[in-house]
Order: sequence, then C-alpha cells, then structure tokens
Amino acid sequence: STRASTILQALDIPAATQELPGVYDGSWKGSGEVFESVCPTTGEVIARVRSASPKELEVALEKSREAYKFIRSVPAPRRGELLRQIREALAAKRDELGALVSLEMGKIKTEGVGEVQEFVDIADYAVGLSRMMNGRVVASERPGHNILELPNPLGVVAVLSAFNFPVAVYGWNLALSLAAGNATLWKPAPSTPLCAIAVTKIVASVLEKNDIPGAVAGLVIGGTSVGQAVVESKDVDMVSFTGSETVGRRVGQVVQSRFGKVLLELGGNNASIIMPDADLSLAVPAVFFGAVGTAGQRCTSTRRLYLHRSIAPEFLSKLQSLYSSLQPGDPLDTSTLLGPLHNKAAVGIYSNAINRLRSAGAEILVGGSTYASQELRETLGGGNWVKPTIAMPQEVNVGHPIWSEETFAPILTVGVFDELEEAIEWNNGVPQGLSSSLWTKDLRNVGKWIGPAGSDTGIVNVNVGTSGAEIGAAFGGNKSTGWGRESGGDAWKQYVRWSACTVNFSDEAPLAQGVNFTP
Ligand code: UN1
Repeated sequence: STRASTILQALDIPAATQELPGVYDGSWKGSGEVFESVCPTTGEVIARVRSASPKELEVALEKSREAYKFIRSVPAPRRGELLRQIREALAAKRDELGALVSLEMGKIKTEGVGEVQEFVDIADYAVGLSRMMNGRVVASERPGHNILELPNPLGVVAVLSAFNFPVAVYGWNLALSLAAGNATLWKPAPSTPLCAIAVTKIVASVLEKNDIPGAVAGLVIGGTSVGQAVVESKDVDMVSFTGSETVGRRVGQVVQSRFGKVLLELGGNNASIIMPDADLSLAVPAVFFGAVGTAGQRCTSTRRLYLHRSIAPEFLSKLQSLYSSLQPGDPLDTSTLLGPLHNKAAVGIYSNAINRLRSAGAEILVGGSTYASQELRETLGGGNWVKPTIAMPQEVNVGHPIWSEETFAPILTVGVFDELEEAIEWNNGVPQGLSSSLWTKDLRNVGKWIGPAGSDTGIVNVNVGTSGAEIGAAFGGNKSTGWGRESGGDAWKQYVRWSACTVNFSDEAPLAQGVNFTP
C-alpha cells in the first residue's frame, strides 16, 4: 500500500516486493528462514525478511567478539560521542521511525514517536554516563595499599526484545551497553523486523562514519532457533531478555547453567489503587491511559483496578464514559486512541480471557468482544480489533487465574476494598511485580505504600499511572517479573565486570587480617 511504502521509503528500506536481509554484522546479509512483517491494522504483508542461517549467526557472534575487543579500548567519553551522534541521527528520523513503529507494531502514532523519544532520551543519558561511570577507592587495612573498584567492559551483550516496544527496549540496552564498552547483538521479535532494520541502519551509519566496526551493534533476525542459539552461546557474556515468563524462565536457566549474566524483564500484572481522597479528575484519565493505551500491550499496562468502596460507583461511571468515547482506527491517524492488537494470536488470548472471566461469574461492564461487524471489517480491514473491557468479578481472590495471570490485551479487572492494607495485600498477592500506582492526597497512605509494608513491585508510583515511566529511574520488576533493571538509575552497573584491585605500593608485602606466614 502507499501508506506503507511512504514510511519505508523515508527510512531507506526497499518496498515489499523483495526479501530484505535481516542480519547485520558490519555488512548486511540473510539466507535463513523468511519472516513476514504483517501490518496489525490491515493484515497486509508489508515485507519479507530473511533471518540468520546457523552459519550466519556463528559469524555474527565472531564479529561481535572482535568488535568488543575493539570498542573496549576506545575511551568511554569517545563512546559517549558515538552515542551523541546516534542520538542526533535518531532524532532526525523521530517522526518517520515513530510512524514505522505504528505501522508494524500497531500502537498509535504519538506512542510510536514517544518510543523513539525514549531511545533519544536514554542516548542522552548515556552520553553523560560515559563520563560518570565511576568506580571507587576503598580504604585498605594495610599500609601502602590501595583498593580500587573498576568498572571494565563486559563483552558481548545479546538483547532479545519483544514486539510491544520494538525500538525503546533495544535503545535502553544499546545505550548502556555501548557506554560501558560492549558489543551488542540484537535479536528482536521476528514480527517487528522492519523497526529493527531501520534502527540498525541508523546506528550503523554512525558507526561506519566513525570507522567503528558495525558489529559493535549487530542484528540477527530470527525465530526460536536463533534465540536459543544466542542464549546458549558461550560467546555471549550477558543476555538481556524481555518477554514472557515462560520463555524467560527457560532463558534464565540456560544462561545460569553456563554461568553467563542474565537480565530479565518478564510479565507485569499491574494494579492501580484509588483511595477515597484521590483526585478523580486525574485518576480516571490515568487509569484509562494505563488500561487502554497501547491497546493494553505494555508490560506496565494497568490490568487490575482496586477502588475504595466510597468512590467506586462514581469512578466506574466516569471511567465507563471515557471507554464509550473510544473508536478503533488506523493508529497512524492522529485522532485514533485505540489501535489493533499486534497479531491474530493476541485476539485469541483476549477472547479466552473474556470467556474465563464470564465463566468465573464476572460482570462485563464494558466491551467483552472483538469487533466483528461487517462495517468495521470494511473500514478497518483485516486487523486485530478487540473492544477494551472492564470486568468486575464477584470477589477479589488474587490466587484465581483471572487475577493472577497476565493477559496482554486491554482488559481491566476491578475489585472494591475498604482498607488500604487489604488493597496492598491484593496488589502484592500475585506472582508478578513490575508496576503499581496509588492515588491519594494523604501523606500517611504514601508513606505506607512506598515503605517496607507497601507495594512489592519495582515501580511504585503515587498519583501517576502504572505505565509510561521516564528513562531516568531504573525500569524493571521483582518476583516473576525477573528482578532485572534497565534504563536509568544504577542499571548500567550490570553491563560491566567489576574488578576489585588491591594495589601494593609499599616495600613490604603484609597479609590481610594480620596473618603471619613467615617460613
Ligand atoms: C514495556 O512495556 O515493555 O513505562 C516497556 C513504560 C514504558 C516502557 C514499557 N516507558 O510504560
């Protein structure tokens, strides 16, 4: 379609007629299995991409290793300068790349552009970081001795990313990994290959212009077999994986079994808690964005809503009226708030979750079905359209799958509480621990919420929704979310190997703890 080809052209990607190479290790290649990029809005095939053959993957891993040996000796502030140029190159294509995210992933344009902005932001952060990755000097108990802790480059970092953030999550990893002096090898979700190719082209153009080996930021598009080979490879020092709990458990075990480093960003099952004193004019739109934004396909999407009994009816009626204004539409159209789900399988997952809610006796307050009418098919084509849903089970039983499992779709499950402690218990009662949000004006509630007996998630917000974090704080979750931290905060410390160096500059060689070993 012209819709797709205009976007692709602007990013220097040939149109759908030919198969695109999906491997970059300094040069572009690809002779493995073909993956199709299918537009979630129309169902049309936008492109066909050739994945990495086993041999190509092996070569890419070797090139990554060589690239690491090069980049580790480039001074960190020089690596920061590369990141500054990558940031500029990305910003110059912000709108085009945002449109591609929208086209290929299905999220609305403002969110697609926002995701590119997230990469720009973390690149900025990493430019500064490149002059601030400080080690430290520790006091030695021995005279004439110094103890240093040095952050050294780690090696090859493989980034396995998910379809829902096809640009930003790679950006978080690349920015920190490159600042730290590593080579990064990216295996994106095979259903968003064009975003990965477009980003890699932009990054590669900067590296090549600076005479840096392209394999410093390599790409291998592929499915399960490529992912598995990367995870198993002893040539990969750290695996940063974003995706499902099921796959993440496997990745964690495999990497651990070969004593590699692993960073996991797995499922979320995020709750918002609304206290009686909450400012509903802020809380209602925030829950609306959290639950419906990205069509419910963020790890941080609001999936559970706990309302204080005294404000529950008012809150629900306000929320319902926002839901009723929703019209599904082309995510590239600036007036659209509701795009499609990413693929057909997600529609099945949505429907199963609705059926499960119904058979558990939940009341469906809004939505509860796919858009199937003939009329919608004609206007919106063969996309994956579902109605955002609000469901109210008969009771809150966080052990029940309707509460404890993550459904990657716009379904919000509501419960009513009387005491904050009860709501915190429900918040913490699920296996996942990514994000959570409390709405209140009472300082005492805030103290409870962010303290030792409060929320057990990695992201603990107050009067801010569960999704849409800035890059400055570390992003990640606890428990079955995998304990990984990416992006800001101290996340960079995972991308280095720490060397504890005791240096003796005296003329004696005393042993620690006063041990005497004189023959
Ligand atoms: C994800 O859903 O995998 O906090 C990442 C947010 C975004 C990132 C989400 N900044 O919602």
